[in-house]
Amino acid sequence: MHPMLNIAVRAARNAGKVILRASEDLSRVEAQQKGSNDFVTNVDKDAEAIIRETILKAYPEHSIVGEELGVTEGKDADYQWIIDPLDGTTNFIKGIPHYAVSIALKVKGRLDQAVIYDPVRSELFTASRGQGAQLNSMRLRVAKNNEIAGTVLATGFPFKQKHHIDAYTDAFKALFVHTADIRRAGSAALDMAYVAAGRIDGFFEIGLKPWDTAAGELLIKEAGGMITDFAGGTNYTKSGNIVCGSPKLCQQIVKEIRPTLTESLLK
Ligand code: 2AM
Ligand code: CA
Repeated sequence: MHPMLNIAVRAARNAGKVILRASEDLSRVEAQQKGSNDFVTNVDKDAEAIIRETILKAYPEHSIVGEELGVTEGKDADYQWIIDPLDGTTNFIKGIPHYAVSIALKVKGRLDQAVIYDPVRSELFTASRGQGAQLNSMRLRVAKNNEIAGTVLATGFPFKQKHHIDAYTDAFKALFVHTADIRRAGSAALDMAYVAAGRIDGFFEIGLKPWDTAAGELLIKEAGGMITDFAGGTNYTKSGNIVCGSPKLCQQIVKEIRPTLTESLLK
């Protein structure tokens, strides 16, 4: 295993311990609202702190961007870690056991290492650039479905940007009629890990943040899949509007949703 992936795994497991321990007594978890329908708990912050500590102990000069604790510019700007300490915070607060730790490393702006760790199921999804993607060391491939017919897709609702609900439901409807079914489980990182694993054929969501998707993107690409924005382009890192799955399925999804969307979402 690449030494930096090894550190990412150690960091994710440390965060997983913090999260699982806290999940045993949710009455002691303090949730605060940081934005519209957007919650953060002391557990998100503690988990991010231990991830940062683990990374910086091994690589004191690296830079870090985390969802809860912000940007730390290290001396070495070529190495940037992107952390979501707890993806699926709403599930966590409600006691729904479906959430994950997501850690990615970019080297000179390019995704290089990725970990998504589900502490509840002890599932560790990992990828290194050019080395494929694994689940607990077993090689992963995206599902081969080229058509939307017969697929099970995953999605997330635009709960923080409810003004997108009409555009979202139009896109949903255009896809839903063709799929076998659609899941909405509440953790974008796990949705993307499941796409890499072929458990879910494809995934789409509006307005995600870089820490929600960075690790998932490398996992999916290393598992033979693709990620695009809603117009089939590469603006998803900025817009957070994401479609992923096998390359052909992505094309089909874009073809269906494109006509339903307003200009502002077509990127
Ligand atoms: P979080 O739990 O880290 O906040 C739910 O749809 C999933 O999407 C979660 O992984 C949630 O991450 C993430 N998410 C973050 N911002 C979002 C947004 N603006 N709209 C929809 N989902 C968002
Ligand atoms: Ca989070």
